[in-house]
Amino acid sequence: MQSIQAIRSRLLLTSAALALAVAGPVAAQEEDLKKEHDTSPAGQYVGEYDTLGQLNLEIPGRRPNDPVINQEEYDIANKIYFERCAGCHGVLRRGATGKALTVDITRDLGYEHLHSFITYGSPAGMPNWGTSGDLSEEEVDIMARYLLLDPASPPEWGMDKMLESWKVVVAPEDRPTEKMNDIDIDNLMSVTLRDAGQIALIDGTTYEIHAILETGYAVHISRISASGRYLLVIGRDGRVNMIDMWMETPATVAEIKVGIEARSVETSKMEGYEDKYAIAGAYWPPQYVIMDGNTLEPLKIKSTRGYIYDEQTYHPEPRVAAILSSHYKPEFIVNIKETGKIHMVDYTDLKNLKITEIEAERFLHDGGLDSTKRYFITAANARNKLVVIDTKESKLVAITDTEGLTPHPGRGANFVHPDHGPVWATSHLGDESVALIGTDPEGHADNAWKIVETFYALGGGSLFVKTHPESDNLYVDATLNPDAETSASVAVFKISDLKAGEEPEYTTLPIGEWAGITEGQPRVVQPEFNQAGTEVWFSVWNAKDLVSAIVVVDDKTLELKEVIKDERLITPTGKFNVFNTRADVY
Ligand code: DHE
Repeated sequence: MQSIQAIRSRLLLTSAALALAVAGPVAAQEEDLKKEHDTSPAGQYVGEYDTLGQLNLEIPGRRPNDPVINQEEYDIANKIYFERCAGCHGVLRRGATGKALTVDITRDLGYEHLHSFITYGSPAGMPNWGTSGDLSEEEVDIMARYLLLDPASPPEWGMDKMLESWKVVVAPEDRPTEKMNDIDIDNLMSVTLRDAGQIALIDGTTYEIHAILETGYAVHISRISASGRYLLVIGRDGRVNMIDMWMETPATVAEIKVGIEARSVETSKMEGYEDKYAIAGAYWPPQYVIMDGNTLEPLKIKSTRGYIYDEQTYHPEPRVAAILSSHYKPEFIVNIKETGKIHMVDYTDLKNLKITEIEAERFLHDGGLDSTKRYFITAANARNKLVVIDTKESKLVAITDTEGLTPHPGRGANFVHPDHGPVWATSHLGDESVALIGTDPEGHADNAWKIVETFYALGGGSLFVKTHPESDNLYVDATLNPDAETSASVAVFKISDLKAGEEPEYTTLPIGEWAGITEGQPRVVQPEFNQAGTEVWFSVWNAKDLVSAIVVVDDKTLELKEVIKDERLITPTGKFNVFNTRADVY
């Protein structure tokens, strides 16, 4: 079985980008930057801070015995560090899932040690950057010297910067008062075109591309407002676009940049607060911001800097990972990765913001709701655990080891197991296992919040699982598996055939082959159902300059239904059906 280290070191992460000074006309810089974003699947699958990597930062205060490094080398080192190292070691080098690299440590280790460590890596998960060819000899040398300097400190991004970037493109009073198009919005798919910094709006019935819209750089995910009218999209550069799907052709009506690196966005869903607020979470600076749901006006910034839940030691950059909206209370559920805390943010009074801070587990990442939408189940992936939160009581319910390596559920998958009752599923990045956790404390109390079943899919490197209330199938991808055929296939388990304690059979769908793409090594990522739950869409994600595709499979027959190919579909990855995403159906 491929260790995560093998997965990491086999996948090349390439990225080309322009220098971006944070000051100056942000939008113009971003446009240039977007054209250059070009990464293959994130080999290390940890934070790639392309945007931070473009900043021109001062060399921090020199000291007499500082190693000599010139600005040009320093810029090269920053780019490499933010894009390849910061995801594990932290932007400020204070450690995250990887060790701290502050100068008290690096100077103790010395240049030679750092140089060989970067070259050869370590079995504990540090990629062999030198011997794998990811970094040249010269780059390894620069990095070893760079680490002997104080860490760079990227700029903050407060209200002044947010207001500078904030644009209301179409004021609420100038927007349509009724839907101006005949698009079946509830069955529309918002498709991430990752390296193009765009999304495609594709009709869930006709497969017609209704619009290709400019968004943030290295765009990441889409979420839908409670009314289903507004689509919110966040770029890794922290740019949020709010798209009005009632317009003749859906278009951006407001945008803002909430930070320099960001990954999550959501809107208020509680009755009486529909479309009232939006929220976005940033990796850098470590913060989340609550905005007006109609205009994206920034209203309240909350820093997540603070103390790690168990050690009670300070962490300077706890990243905001998944954010979900409670269906039970006017609260946002905010995962804070490095401190292992979950904020239940009460949005009824922003001036007197009430936050229930729940001690959970470190390295929280993605997650979703159970089928009742009461429980939030999220992966603390670097600690191989699932954390369960009761959103009705705003309380921790359980922390459960998945018995697998690096759970990565996306929003997970809810279904009724023939023997175990209601369960929620996650697959794993670090091995080929799928874990089912019991989600029915009333009817199946003995199973509740325990791993009731583990079985095996195609291979390690899985990123997403998916099912639908109308489906009898559980789909599991293997996107980052090093084997080309495996990463281009998907495993399908027939739910009604699952038996307690028995290793289930699965059907392998050769999605990549069905796409008919002969160049490159396209990977299949993220199953997403249409609204009715009759079709499953898969992205066939190829390099930016090669043909990608979206493959549609009939959920009943598991046969190929459609291959959507269009030169505008550049590096499609996440797909978000409007109704299923709005109503948390998965
Ligand atoms: Fe994602 C969700 C973070 C790389 C595709 N990704 C998320 C979420 C987080 C996250 C915190 C949950 C958001 C939420 O629910 O509010 N992703 C990160 C990273 O830190 C990481 C590992 C590296 C990085 O620098 O971004 C990363 N993600 C990727 C990819 O390389 C993927 C595969 C392709 C791409 O488009 O970038 C990718 N991430 C996705 C998708 C989702 C996601 C499709 C939403 C899944 C869903 O069904 O909701």
